[in-house]
Amino acid sequence: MQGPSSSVRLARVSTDPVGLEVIRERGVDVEPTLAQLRQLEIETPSWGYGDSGTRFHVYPWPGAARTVHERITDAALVHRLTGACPSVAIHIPWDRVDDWSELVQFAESQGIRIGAVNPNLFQEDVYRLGSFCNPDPDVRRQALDHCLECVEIAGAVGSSIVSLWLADGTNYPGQDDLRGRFRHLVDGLGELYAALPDGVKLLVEYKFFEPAFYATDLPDWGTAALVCCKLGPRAQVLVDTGHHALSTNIEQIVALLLEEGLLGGFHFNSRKYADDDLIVGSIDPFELFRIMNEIVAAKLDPSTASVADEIAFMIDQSHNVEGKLEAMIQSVVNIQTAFAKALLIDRNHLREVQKAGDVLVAHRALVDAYETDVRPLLVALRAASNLPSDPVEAFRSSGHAERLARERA
Ligand code: LRH
Ligand code: MN
Repeated sequence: MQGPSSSVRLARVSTDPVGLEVIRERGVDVEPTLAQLRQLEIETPSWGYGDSGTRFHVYPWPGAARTVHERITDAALVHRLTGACPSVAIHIPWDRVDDWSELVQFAESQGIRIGAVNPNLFQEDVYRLGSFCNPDPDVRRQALDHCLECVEIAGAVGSSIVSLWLADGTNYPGQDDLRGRFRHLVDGLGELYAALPDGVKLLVEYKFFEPAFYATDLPDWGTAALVCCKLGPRAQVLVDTGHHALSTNIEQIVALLLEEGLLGGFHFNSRKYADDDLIVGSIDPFELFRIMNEIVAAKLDPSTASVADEIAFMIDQSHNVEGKLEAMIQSVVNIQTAFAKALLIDRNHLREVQKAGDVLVAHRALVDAYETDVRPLLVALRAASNLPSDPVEAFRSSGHAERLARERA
């Protein structure tokens, strides 16, 4: 089975202090910037380490994780190489085990913890016409029971997040009563919300289509926000960056959800056409930067800092043709890069020229930061924690890929 050979030379990341000088000359206080970067924690998805594909084919990758323990092992390797991924999200039943405390201990022995618990209401035959929105009350009950089990699991693994995405929707006009389905949704999520123990948040993820192709019950940020407002303060919106109609202004949605205290988390990935789940920042890195700009601005604003500081940064991707581990590591690097560039924006200058209505100079304030090479900053960040200056190169030259391919053959 053909896989990449580690002999391929990767472009060397510049470790010269000059780059850092360039950043200092911009008037950037490097230490506080590094401190903010050090606080950036990115949760990786257990399901991103196994073989995945499209409806056309799943191409097996040599050494891909097959069990929840292997998925946690791989997530821990990504954390050891990046220093930025101390938790892994799990999906139920894909990651269900009989002994949750054993899994918690295993994760801790690997140096990470278990993060968000994701119910799965899209793989049982009974959910053909939906789960919480299904016309059949018994099916709605079954969906609720599955989510209540996930609340239990969150308690057992010490997780503070139940992250819910519903595939629910219809395929044809007239297929079902759209208002009736929304009422079922709110009633069902109301019972789920009431069962949340203290300290546990419910994140509500929306998606504009697929697998439903006429009406999706949770299609957009507005519907998700409406539902969260009906539920209560521990219900917040999860923005999956691949779940919007083309040319949707995602950073504007992020800004508004931050302003309203409704933004709970992200599923980062990239897409060119639909929900492509590609490596985050690979298709439109400037969009990722614009999103990070809104987050950094909110962190600096006392009225939104608390919600901004609580955002769950999570990756949600499937790697169909590339190595899972190096793709995940590259994703972490892309998120760190976008966040670092957003930290370089001269906010005082920006506010001044915005107030002055100087359109172009205001825009250039963002572009200037975006076009700054932050790799020296990330190298300094990693060096301070004895981490490899280029974690992708470190993985490639480590022999991990070959070892895992042998061990998991
Ligand atoms: C749905 C989704 C959701 C997950 C699944 C793996 O498209 O984004 O977050 O449950 O992908
Ligand atoms: Mn998602």
